[in-house]
Amino acid sequence: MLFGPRKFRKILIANRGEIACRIIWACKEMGIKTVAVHSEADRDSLHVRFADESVCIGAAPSAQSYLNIPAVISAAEITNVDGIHPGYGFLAESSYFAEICEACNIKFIGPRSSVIRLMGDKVEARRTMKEAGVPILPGSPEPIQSLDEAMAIVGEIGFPVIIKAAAGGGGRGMRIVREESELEHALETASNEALSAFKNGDVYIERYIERPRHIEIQVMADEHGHVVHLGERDCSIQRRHQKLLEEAPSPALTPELRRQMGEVAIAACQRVGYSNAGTIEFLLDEDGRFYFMEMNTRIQVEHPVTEMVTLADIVRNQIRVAEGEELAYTQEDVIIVGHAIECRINAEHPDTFAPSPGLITAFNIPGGPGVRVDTAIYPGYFVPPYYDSMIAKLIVHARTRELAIMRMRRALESMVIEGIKTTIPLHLRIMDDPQFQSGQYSTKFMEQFIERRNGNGGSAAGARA
Ligand code: MV4
Repeated sequence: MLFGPRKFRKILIANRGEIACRIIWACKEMGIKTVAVHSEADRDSLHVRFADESVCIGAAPSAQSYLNIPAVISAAEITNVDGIHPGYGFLAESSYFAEICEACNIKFIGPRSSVIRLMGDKVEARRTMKEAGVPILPGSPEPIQSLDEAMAIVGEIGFPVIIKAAAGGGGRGMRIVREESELEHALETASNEALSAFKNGDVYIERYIERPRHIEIQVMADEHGHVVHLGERDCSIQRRHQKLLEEAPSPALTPELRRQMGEVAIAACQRVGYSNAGTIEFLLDEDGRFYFMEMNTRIQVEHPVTEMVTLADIVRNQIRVAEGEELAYTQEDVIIVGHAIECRINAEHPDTFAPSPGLITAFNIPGGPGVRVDTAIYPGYFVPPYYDSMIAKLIVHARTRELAIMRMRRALESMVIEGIKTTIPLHLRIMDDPQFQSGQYSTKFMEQFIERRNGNGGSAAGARA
């Protein structure tokens, strides 16, 4: 299997929920057999029902099941699979897991373990991107070793700055610092938070962008050096670093900016010998300048909006390039048509965001033109309390952004989930929000949206906004 084309006969899906189903759907269309792994809490899950085989790999908590590398590898050995698709979350960005797969001669459906490791170190990732000619924010070239060193960096780049964890990503261990008096304390708390969250207390400093948009470029690369980009997604609508809604294309990009960001993303991939699906995250400032933030070396939750506007089947592409096939399309073949929006439907209270696990007593799945629902729930399913609260993704596609918003409203209205609380009412309010409709929003959108709803009568946050 080390040389020549690998054709997959059977793939193990090291995940659960909608993404496990999404991968099984792709395998079925490709004539590839599937193995589901599941925890004791997931015996009645759809991914288990739809896979050709299934193996229970441990108790409900993910540390004992979906994160249990020996259990996953044992399941792969017992069922004699050729490859493992990790989905997102869990082991998807564990360079150690990818390395074990490589050592066991089981194809990890993703980039090489060394590339996952490189991109997992945010300081190394910044250095690599700078070398590749990718714009990065001014900041520290190495982890910060002392307050003096931090002072020297801040002397060069000025306030405000943001302190980030070298092993971080996704917002944990971050501190915004606006004046010198806060710097020492912020460094210490950020480092301590990083140490307890990632077992690595290294932190670095960057210039802080106040009202950025979070724009990410989807890339697809084969193992023969071909890289294409599939345009961008705008992921600025998030709360506490959890994305709520994504759209493609971004209302903020011009064709010229899209071309530039795409070119830069391809250069970044070529520099590291990237293969499989990946995402380069950028911050876009109010003057239209963009800067590398981090690279995600996995399939992402929001990949369907890209699939809708490009007609690419990203999961199928992942499997084909992992077989050693060349990419079946070039950059010229990628055409972006229309506009797609994804709403993440979470089992949460729409106002407090408090988790709402429990029995689903009724479920109506919206349909009709331009509507896609990726989910693993069904009437009678019990949403367990152990995992992420996302239970469905509602994706719409239409000719224009305005039409996509109207389509999303009507799809949300016919998406009925009874028995638990969901974020459907929140998404309906976002669709009706004039600022969302204008397309002129930043990563601060949700904060301001929640404040508008609560009324900003005299609150400190209200006074600042
Ligand atoms: C930033 C930033 C502004 N300037 N970096 C958020 C998640 C992680 N991937 C990095 N993030 C950010 N990095 C610089 N140099 C703004 C964010 C950011 C953010 C920061 C604090 C609070 C909420 C935020 C929401 C989105 C993005």
